[in-house]
Amino acid sequence: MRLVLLGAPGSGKGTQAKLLTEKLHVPHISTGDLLRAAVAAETPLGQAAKEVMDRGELVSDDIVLGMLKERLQADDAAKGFILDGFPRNLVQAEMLDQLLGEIDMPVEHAVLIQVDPEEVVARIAKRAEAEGRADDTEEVVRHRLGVYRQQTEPVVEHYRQAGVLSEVHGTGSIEEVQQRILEVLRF
Ligand code: B4P
Repeated sequence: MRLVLLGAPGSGKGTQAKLLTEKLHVPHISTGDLLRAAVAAETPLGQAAKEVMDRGELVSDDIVLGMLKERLQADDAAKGFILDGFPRNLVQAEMLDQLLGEIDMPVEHAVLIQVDPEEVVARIAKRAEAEGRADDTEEVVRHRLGVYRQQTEPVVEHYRQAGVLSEVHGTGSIEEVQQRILEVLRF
């Protein structure tokens, strides 16, 4: 299965992708996690990305695409993947279409997890207490929501037009949201 999870920051993409990977038997690929690993390892790429991420902006398409391409070439991605946090803008969506088109393996499903912005702010405030991520302050989260509306929402339309989009409500328990996703995937 080749699945893209879409939704605002804090909508539960990462949370759901981790659970879905066990059910669907395909790897969970999070560009946020790949970037945070590069930051932690203090690679040149990580050093370039850190400041941008801390401000809540999107890291440059070149950096993210390079990283993703490498990850998609790993053996475990040959049978499919769950993409979480990618594509984040139309350029990335088009690059992904091109990349997957070349190997005749297009995205099969895009699932949008919908959550009210104030619920997002509350969830991330909770995560900030537990994990202390630099981009989880209220000010940065509100900025990330603005970036999402401007740059990522057009990606939702991109997949709607491609005829592969499903939408689920992202409020309720993690298990309830998981069930809704499995239903739209008919799994
Ligand atoms: P991400 O790592 O993608 O961060 P995110 O949008 O906050 O989503 P995340 O997956 O972590 O949170 P989730 O919704 O699961 O991106 C971070 C930064 O990296 C970006 O701002 C950007 O700078 C950079 N980046 C990443 N990808 C990029 C790209 N493609 N291009 C350019 N830049 C890129 O969950 C949030 C919280 O909600 C959790 O604490 C969870 O426990 C809670 N939660 C989940 N489900 C819940 C539920 N049903 N009820 C209550 N709480 C719930």
